[in-house]
Amino acid sequence: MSQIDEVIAKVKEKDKDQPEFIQAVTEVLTTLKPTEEKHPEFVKAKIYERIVEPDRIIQFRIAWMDDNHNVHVNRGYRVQFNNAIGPYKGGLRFHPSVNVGVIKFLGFEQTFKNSLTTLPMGGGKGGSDFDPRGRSDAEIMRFCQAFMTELFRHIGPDTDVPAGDIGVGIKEIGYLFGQYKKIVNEFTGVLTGKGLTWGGSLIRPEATGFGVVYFTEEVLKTKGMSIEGKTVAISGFGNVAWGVVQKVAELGGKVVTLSGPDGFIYDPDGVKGEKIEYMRVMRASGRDRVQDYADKFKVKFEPNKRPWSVPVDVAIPCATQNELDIEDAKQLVKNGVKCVVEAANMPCTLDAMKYFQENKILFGPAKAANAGGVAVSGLEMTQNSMRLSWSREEVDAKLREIMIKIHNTCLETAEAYGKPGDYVTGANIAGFLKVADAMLAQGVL
Ligand code: NDP
Ligand code: 2IT
Repeated sequence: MSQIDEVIAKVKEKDKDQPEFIQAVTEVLTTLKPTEEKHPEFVKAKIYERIVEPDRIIQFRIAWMDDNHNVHVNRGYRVQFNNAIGPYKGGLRFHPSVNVGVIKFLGFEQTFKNSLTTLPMGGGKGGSDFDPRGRSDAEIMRFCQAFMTELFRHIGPDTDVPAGDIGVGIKEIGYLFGQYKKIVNEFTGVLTGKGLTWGGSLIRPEATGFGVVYFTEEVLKTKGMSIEGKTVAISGFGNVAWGVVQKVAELGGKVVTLSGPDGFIYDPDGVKGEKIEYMRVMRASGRDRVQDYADKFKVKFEPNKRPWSVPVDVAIPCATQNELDIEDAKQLVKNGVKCVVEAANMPCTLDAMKYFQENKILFGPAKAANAGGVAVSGLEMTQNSMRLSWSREEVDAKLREIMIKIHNTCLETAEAYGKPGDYVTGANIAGFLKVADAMLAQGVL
């Protein structure tokens, strides 16, 4: 039995109550098999076994009081997964579906994603099962303060640098940063995704979505195509979806769907102009539904359905994990989809991803395609250290360059390991090799 098979079996046994983590480990390790033969030194040093075990998992209680003086208790997590190539780096997610297995899968993925960015960042992720939906600003502030009152002792600009993710945007980062600063009495780049007047980077809010579209352009280019004139289905209507919609519209493509927990909207004219701005209004309303878009712009609303039945050239899931399954994949392929790119983390189930690949659909995996967000977070850290700010154009140009590099690295690595055109294998192996080399050099830890 190969060491990789043994490790997968062990994770399935030891972490059997963590399905998302098992899914991520199975996907990554399966594609790493060709590295086992080429690198007996990794096998000897048990790198495969060590890399699936987080450096540490921190879990804590967050007690806070709502506006009616009722006390609530939530769970907080920070998984510091791997710091072989830089300080732990990764977002915080506030969503009722958060548990230790979800944060572990995200931290594991983040380790390889951050390695792909070319920047010196390790992998980490955190969050809470707190549900921000329907909470007042004051409640969110008190929750963030309570969260940071525990988290502050575990993070720092050279130790661990959190950022946003689902349910954590610029507002929450502000409250978290304020509390950190208050406790530690230091103004440092301990969080990214900050506001522009207090250390944030231009383009960070748009970076994940822009990066996804830059990556998609490169993927399409390999087959002589481009975004221009293409119809695109996306899910979600949050931060990442908003960035994707802007860049697709700018490049002459047409995003025709958005989705929320209530269903999806179909807008055959494309989400553009004032409609893009309206996405932010919808999100800020805290109502968490896309039906408002359909009502305002008089387009079709399909309640309780996902957008994958709509015939499109390109599909970009932007909401959450496992939101596109095998049935959705079959429907998309039947309807002639040419390219599927993951903007959310692990949005496609393993069999959906396999189905796309078997049917020769161009497929861009999350850890490569959505790395633009954390890459610009890395650029924010650089600017903070240098105590200066780059212009919009400078950051955007760097982001574009990084996405092109990631794309080419995926293809070159896939080719070198006998899997031409397989972005999943390319991304996993390229991300892994850099971390594995560093772990090997740093000894048995
Ligand atoms: P937002 O909170 O801005 O938006 C998230 C969207 O996904 C909302 O529409 C939300 O609706 C929906 N969603 C979240 N969880 C679920 C769920 N369990 N079931 C159905 N829908 C859900 O988050 P982001 O746009 O920042 O994040 C979207 C995805 O992109 C996530 O997978 C995130 O990990 C990934 N990502 C984000 C980056 C960033 O920089 N922000 C960087 C790279 C990846 P609702 O709240 O009602 O559930
Ligand atoms: O999944 C991700 O890459 C993020 N949520 C962004 C992390 C970051 O540190 O900017």
